[in-house]
Amino acid sequence: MVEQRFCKPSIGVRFSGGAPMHITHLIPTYNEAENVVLLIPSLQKLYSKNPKNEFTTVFVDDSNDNTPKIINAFQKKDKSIKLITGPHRGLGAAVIFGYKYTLKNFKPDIVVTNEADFAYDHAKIPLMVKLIEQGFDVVVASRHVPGGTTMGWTWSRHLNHWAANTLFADWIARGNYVSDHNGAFRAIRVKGVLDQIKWKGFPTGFAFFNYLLFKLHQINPQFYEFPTVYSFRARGESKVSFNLKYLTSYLKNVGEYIWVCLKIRRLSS
Ligand SMILES: Nc1nc2c(ncn2[C@@H]2O[C@H](COP(=O)(O)OP(=O)(O)OP(=O)(O)O)[C@@H](O)[C@H]2O)c(=O)[nH]1
Ligand SMILES: [Mg+2]
Repeated sequence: MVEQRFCKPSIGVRFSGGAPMHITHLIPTYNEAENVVLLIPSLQKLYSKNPKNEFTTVFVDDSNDNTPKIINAFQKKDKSIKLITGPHRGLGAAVIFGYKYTLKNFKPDIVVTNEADFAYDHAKIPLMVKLIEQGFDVVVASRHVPGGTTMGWTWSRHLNHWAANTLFADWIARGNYVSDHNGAFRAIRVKGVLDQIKWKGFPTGFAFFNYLLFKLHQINPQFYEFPTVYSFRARGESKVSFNLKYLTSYLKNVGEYIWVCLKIRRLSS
């Protein structure tokens, strides 16, 4: 049973009638060799079970480990796997680049963003596509609707997330259109929704995901949140959440996040 929240009555005009959709699955990667080697076969299996729709997986990779080598080996055998490499640009900047590249080159109907570390259950993608077929525009995996939760987090990670999601995004920025502002796992309709977004002035760190929801909210889409269990990564290291190794970029991202929430509050008052 899917938990439904924040959905306005469906206006019905965008129901696809079950026509095949082209879905691009956009995954930013930074040193995720241990994950992508398992993730790609798992995605291939999932897509093969959903033959009606066409899937393209686009990896936006900034790694300096074996990640691009592994993805490239899959790409050579499977045309639905695409690798875009670049310098280390930060999570938000990588996703922005991926959205622009994907919209221009693949002309998808839906773009699904995700993480490479199995934090989210990608088996939920067919459900997300179905919800868009039913008329929703922005489908968000949420840790904060009944049935949604996190697993394996330390108390400091919980505190960090509470400050970002509840204190800043809910209370300070007054973002009442969704309950989970910072997750990467989302499906967004392209026509009339994602193709309306102007990327200039977007944050380049993890504040990107919160700001994108705000910009989407301004064009008044139909949001849908479904519960998700967010698992702590079993392989590889955290790059975006607190990690002493990446302290400088973490502090920069936190500063940018606070600034973005204040900006959203100012723009929406
Ligand atoms: N291309 C690119 N991808 C990035 C960058 N930083 C993080 N990523 C990827 O973005 C996703 C989210 O980053 P994570 O390190 O998992 O961040 P997190 O989920 O907050 O932290 P954990 O829960 O500890 O994993 C992962 O797939 C990363 O590999 C970056 O600078 N460039
Ligand atoms: Mg992660």
